[in-house]
Amino acid sequence: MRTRAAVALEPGKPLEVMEVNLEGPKAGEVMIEIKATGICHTDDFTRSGADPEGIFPAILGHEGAGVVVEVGPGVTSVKPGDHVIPLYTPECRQCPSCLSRKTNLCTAIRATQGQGLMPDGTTRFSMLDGTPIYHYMGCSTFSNYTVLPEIAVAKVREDAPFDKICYIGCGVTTGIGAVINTAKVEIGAKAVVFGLGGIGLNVLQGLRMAGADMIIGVDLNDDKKPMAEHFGMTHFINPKNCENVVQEIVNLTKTPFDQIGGADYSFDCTGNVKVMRDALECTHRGWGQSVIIGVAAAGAEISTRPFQLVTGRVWKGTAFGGARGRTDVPQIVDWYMDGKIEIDPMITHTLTLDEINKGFDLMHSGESIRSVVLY
Ligand code: NAD
Ligand code: AHE
Ligand code: ZN
Repeated sequence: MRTRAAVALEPGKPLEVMEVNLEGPKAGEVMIEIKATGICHTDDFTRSGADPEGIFPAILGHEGAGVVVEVGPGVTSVKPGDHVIPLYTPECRQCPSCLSRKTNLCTAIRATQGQGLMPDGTTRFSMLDGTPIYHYMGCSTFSNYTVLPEIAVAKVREDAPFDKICYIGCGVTTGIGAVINTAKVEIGAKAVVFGLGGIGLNVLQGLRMAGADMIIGVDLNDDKKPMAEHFGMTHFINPKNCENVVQEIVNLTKTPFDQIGGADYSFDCTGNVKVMRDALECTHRGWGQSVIIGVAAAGAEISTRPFQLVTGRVWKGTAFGGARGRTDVPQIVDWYMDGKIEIDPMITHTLTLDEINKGFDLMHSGESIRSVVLY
């Protein structure tokens, strides 16, 4: 069949909206009509050419929601008509990683997914002249129709609005999951969030859910402050207005009893390796934990004095907030429908597929939190 898609033809160039060919689902695969997709900073990271796994031409997008339209032989867990969220972190429930219960990083199809291919080593997308187009993060939600392995779709309730729950496909789950699954933040904690964009705001609402007392937000853009306060931020620091962010956080977290100071938890949601260092070093001696969420460009490396770790700080990372997609995503959709978490205010712009490049411009100018493309 043919479908409309925004194609990344070359690194660093705007996407091009065009008709492409899409083959139907093979064994163990499903075809999905994408109804809505968010634009995450990671899409821009790959589009820009900074992603060591970037491969072109590709159909980007990994934050979608839609309806199953066709299933291949052997598919049992979903059927046509089911509402689903594509998962860039699948959950096969059979690989060593899934069975370990120690990680959400299912390894069943990671190798081919990183090469822009389906598990059988081929691509379902091609240009009208037959040139293959690569999949992206196993999802390619910047196409109106896409094909995914069955293990990479989460079935969700049918009364949930696609234009909001698409964000659970990455940003919401990553931010809240980083707090709950990865850091396991406890009531009364003091936490710092670096970067108050589409991920950072969800870390804030995760911290509020977990019962954190002090929630410090750090961003270079003062305009992020009101929305961050809405999602639970109690203190704001703009590094442009302060000499030493680490010292400022240590001072804010000191008490008469504890003159050492430092955050119990910090989260990097910027992808900047210098910020990652500050995020580690502002945590408390003896027990502070810093979680890296941001994705850094090819060649970037983190550094700190080993003494920071010798003295008890812990440096961690998280992908998809440690969530097991097929199990956890339907529950997060329930949280949204039950009013336990908020999504609507963070979706600041809705666009048509033809306007998708405007979504990247809005991200760069700092005007948007999330732009969502509606098909
Ligand atoms: P975004 O562009 O919406 O937000 C980034 C925010 O960081 C902006 O508000 C920006 O002003 C701020 N910022 C940039 N540089 C800063 C600095 N030096 N100090 C303080 N603030 C700074 O991006 P997003 O969609 O929220 O994504 C954030 C990061 O998380 C990206 O690197 C993205 O690739 C990554 N990400 C990772 C995962 C994962 O599973 N680990 C999932 C989604 C996104
Ligand atoms: N391809 C990049 C890494 C990109 C990355 O870390 N992706 C995150 C999800 S970001 C979602 O917005 C992730 O899931 N990582 C685990 C994995 O297996 O990719 C690179 O540096 O090579
Ligand atoms: Zn993402």
